[in-house]
Amino acid sequence: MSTVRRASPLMSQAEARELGLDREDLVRLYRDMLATRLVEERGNLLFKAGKLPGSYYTGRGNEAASVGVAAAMGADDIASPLHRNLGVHLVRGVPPAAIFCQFMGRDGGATRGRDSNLRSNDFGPGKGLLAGVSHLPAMIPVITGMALAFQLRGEDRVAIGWCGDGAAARGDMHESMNLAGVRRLPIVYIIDNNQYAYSTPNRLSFACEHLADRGPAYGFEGIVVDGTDVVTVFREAQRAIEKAREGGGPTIIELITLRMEGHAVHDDAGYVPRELLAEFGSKDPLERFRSWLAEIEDCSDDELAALEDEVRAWIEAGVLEAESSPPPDPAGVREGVYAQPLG
Ligand SMILES: Cc1ncc(C[n+]2csc(CCOP(=O)(O)OP(=O)(O)O)c2C)c(N)n1
Repeated sequence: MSTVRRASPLMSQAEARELGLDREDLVRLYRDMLATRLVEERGNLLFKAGKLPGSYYTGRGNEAASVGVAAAMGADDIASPLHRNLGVHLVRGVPPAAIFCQFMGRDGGATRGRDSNLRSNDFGPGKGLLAGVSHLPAMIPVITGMALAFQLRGEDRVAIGWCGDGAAARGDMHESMNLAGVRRLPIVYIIDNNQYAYSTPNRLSFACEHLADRGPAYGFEGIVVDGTDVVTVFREAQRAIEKAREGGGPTIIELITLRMEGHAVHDDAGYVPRELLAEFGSKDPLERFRSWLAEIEDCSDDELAALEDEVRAWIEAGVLEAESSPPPDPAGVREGVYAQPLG
């Protein structure tokens, strides 16, 4: 029997204003989700044209789960996003040019050609993004350790760690949440429940009703949120982050989405039932929010079309910049791979 709260949807303009979201902030949320989707679509075309080495992962359907949470972070907070969370990078100020450089394995990319996807989040200082190693969920103990460091140093900062539904079953996730609960660490765990861990469906992954039920099991709050609804995601993330900042301890937020494409480009996701795809297709995060903006903020089609043109131009400029970035110099192959000895 589940003990967690199910977040109710955010309905009105007045409620948005209470959260500190004015019209410009709301349009910005839409812009960041749109940019997320369009960067990923452009990356797919580049992959098909043979311009991206390795494999290629997208988070179609998960845009609100990335953007809504990242937009609620404070400037000095730190996040460990995953392969479905491109939107977190965009919200934290990583431009498309840097992302395409990374995707294309160019010298200007975050790993300077050593890896070609979003496994590395190290896009420079000031972004508050922890460099990723693996999704399963290698970064969760690290981000939990960062929350412990913030607490020990008396810093006013919060750590936000993303984890997939499949990865949530691993021991390192359980151990981290246990420590976070015992020490009441300033951390928010985001479980991006897109219902499939590669081809494994939820029903073969866990037997509790919600993954958020694990919060109360470890002594802290769990919330289940419709992860296709960006303003509700924002509200719950903001609440949990500020609670953590004020010493109220951890929260686990389970965002219900559906991975709308295969695990990566090689996978056609034929194992996902069509009815489920149709259900989530009808509540596409971008389309939903577009209708919301039209209804609540009177955003016209022309205004949103102009915004889309601007975002597309920004992305194309990013592709051109990445294409002109040189490949890494083979002579420097060992650079940045091993830590330099201290002293
Ligand atoms: C340690 C480790 N084992 C296996 C993999 C391969 N792998 C990457 S993502 C993934 C599935 C993850 O599922 P989930 O946590 O639900 O996240 P999703 O991909 O569905 O967003 C697997 C098996 C990996 N990257 N690292």
